[in-house]
Amino acid sequence: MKPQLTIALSKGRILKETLPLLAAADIVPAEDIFSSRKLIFDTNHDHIKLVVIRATDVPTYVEYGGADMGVAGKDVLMEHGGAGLYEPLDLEIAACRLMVAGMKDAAPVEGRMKVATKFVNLTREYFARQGRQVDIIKLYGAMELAPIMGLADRIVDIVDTGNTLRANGLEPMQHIADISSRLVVGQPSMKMKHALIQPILDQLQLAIDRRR
Ligand code: PRT
Ligand code: MG
Repeated sequence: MKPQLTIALSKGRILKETLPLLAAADIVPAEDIFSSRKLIFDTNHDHIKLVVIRATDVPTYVEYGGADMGVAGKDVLMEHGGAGLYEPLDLEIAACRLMVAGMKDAAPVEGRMKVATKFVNLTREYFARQGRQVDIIKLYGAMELAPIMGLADRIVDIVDTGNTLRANGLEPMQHIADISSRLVVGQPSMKMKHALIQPILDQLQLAIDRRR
């Protein structure tokens, strides 16, 4: 019997852009993922399964071998840290930027600055590299609200069009990183299932090149 391969997909906005790439690599779910409440999906290959989970859980599943490979935003991967993961492909989907933002025309902050974000680790690393003292306030959503309510001086968040910031009286201030979704592979899986994984990587790379 062929070894089994499990691919962890981020539900939410990445999923819609991931499925056409997988289809180009001839991996197609056996039923419609969007209209199902299932978490595990069979595919057109007996040995390949898809699991659809929260974006932030994808690197955890792949790191601990709960899935062999996965798709997640670079923001999520930076926050998780790279231990145990290979990142062989930039899928060039769900593109956005990771930015520091604050109230429009806000004065520079003297001394310690309060920064609200869900990306606690990468925010700490970013400001440490700048030699800047910050207090980080962990939030789980609606970061834009924090400066308005006086909870924080700045936020670190994902920006795409900038409409969300503008609609709330904020503006982008510093660019931390360009973000897109990446394919990650667990290090033991890459070694033990290489014959299964490499052709998928090759076909995904072709599909990415064709889109350019
Ligand atoms: O929703 P949940 O808490 O389960 O997880 P999630 O919010 O991480 O998932 P999801 O599906 O919202 O986003 C998954 C991934 O999509 C992120 O990790 C990014 O890599 C990528 N991505 C691309 C984005 C955006 N574009 C984006 N615009 N993620 C979030 N946004 C949000 C942003 O947080 C802000 O609230 O959209 C708003 C900004 O958009 P603009 O266009 O107004 O600037
Ligand atoms: Mg979301």
